[in-house]
Amino acid sequence: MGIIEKIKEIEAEMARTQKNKATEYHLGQLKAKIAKLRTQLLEPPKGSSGAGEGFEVTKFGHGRVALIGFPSVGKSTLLTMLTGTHSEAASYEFTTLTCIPGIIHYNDTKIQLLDLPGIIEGASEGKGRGRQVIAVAKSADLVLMVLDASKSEGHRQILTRELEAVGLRLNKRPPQIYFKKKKTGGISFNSTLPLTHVDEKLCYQILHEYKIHNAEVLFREDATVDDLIDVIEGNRKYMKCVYVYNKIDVIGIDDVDRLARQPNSIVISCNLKLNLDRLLARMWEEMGLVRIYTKPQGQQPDFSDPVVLSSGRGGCNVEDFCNHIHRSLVKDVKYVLVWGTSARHYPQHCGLSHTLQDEDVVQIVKKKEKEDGGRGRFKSHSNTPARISDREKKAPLKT
Ligand SMILES: Nc1nc2c(ncn2[C@@H]2O[C@H](COP(=O)(O)OP(=O)(O)OP(=O)(O)O)[C@@H](O)[C@H]2O)c(=O)[nH]1
Ligand SMILES: [Mg+2]
Repeated sequence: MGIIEKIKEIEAEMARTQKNKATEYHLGQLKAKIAKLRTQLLEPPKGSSGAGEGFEVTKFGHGRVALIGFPSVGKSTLLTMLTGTHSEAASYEFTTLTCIPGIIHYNDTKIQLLDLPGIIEGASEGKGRGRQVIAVAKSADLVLMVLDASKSEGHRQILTRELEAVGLRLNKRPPQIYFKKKKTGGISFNSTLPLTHVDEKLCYQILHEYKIHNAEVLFREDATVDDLIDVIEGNRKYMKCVYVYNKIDVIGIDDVDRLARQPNSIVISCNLKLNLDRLLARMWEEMGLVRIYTKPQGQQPDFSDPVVLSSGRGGCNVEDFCNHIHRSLVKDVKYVLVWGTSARHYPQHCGLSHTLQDEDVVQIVKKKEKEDGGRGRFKSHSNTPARISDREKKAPLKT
């Protein structure tokens, strides 16, 4: 029996089983079994390198956004509208057969937008080119799930389920469960608050299913069995997703209003160019990009070319900012001067741990200025530290 059949069988058994206190443990065990099988399904088949059949494109720009959706919902039309890169659009299904990248220029940053083939129900099990599409989606910073506003609303759930089946978690944060495998000592189960979904016995059973007999588990929130399985599996990807309802030109205003009020949703029409600017703004906001402008000593900040950091990927404190410019910069930094929303007063003297916010202006003050002329973008001011040049300027006036 293949893995997919095994999953189907267990799902059928779960559907047959009544949900109550007595069957809770059994259901938990079945869930763990399915999770294990799904993980197996994701592993590349033995003997193949796993490469070659996908359609990965090179990363470009400050962030990557993937367009995911059923066929003919208007993904290619949207790419063409937002990026100017032409992607074939037509009224028949599966027009797009590979991954087509385009670039959005927005707020001084470049965002790579990927048009992908349509996926269908069963994509997670390899139907169509579903697996490859989802693999590309996993590499993105944000997923735009494009939906046809005039079609069934069930599509949203079907696609979300497909993505969840391959370990993507949309608009969720990782469960607050501490889990660590040990070599000896049995299983220690603790929680910082009363639990309503999981008890010690259920946790033991799930761990047993994974053949884990020594571990430390600490629940920091009232998490579910699914959360526990996610933590044990450890390969989940937590991603942001915006649900984009396209083609609102063909539905009534009441429906538009209802769709617009769904969580994490936005309504647009590519044909009438409705709400595309809001979509861009929303996309930008969800990506959590932070633009930092550098200010050379004694000069105006350079507002044309920001350093772009991502609050999601890696964080954006002063240290990240310095590392972004040059790996060796951090050890030379004495402090930085910050102007902008993250500063309490202007300019604020900050250390490496200070968290920067979008559109901050930063001036780096180095510990000991070297005579080598500095490196890269700080070349212009690295020879003239603030205090010396100030003193030099003031000196003639005093005497
Ligand atoms: N009425 C209406 N039609 C649209 C809109 N946007 C796109 N379409 C039409 O929908 C059809 C499918 O568009 P595509 O952009 O090819 O859709 P796709 O999602 O890329 O499809 P696949 O590549 O097959 O997955 C085309 O005939 C478009 O003209 C819209 O806002 N309103
Ligand atoms: Mg297309």
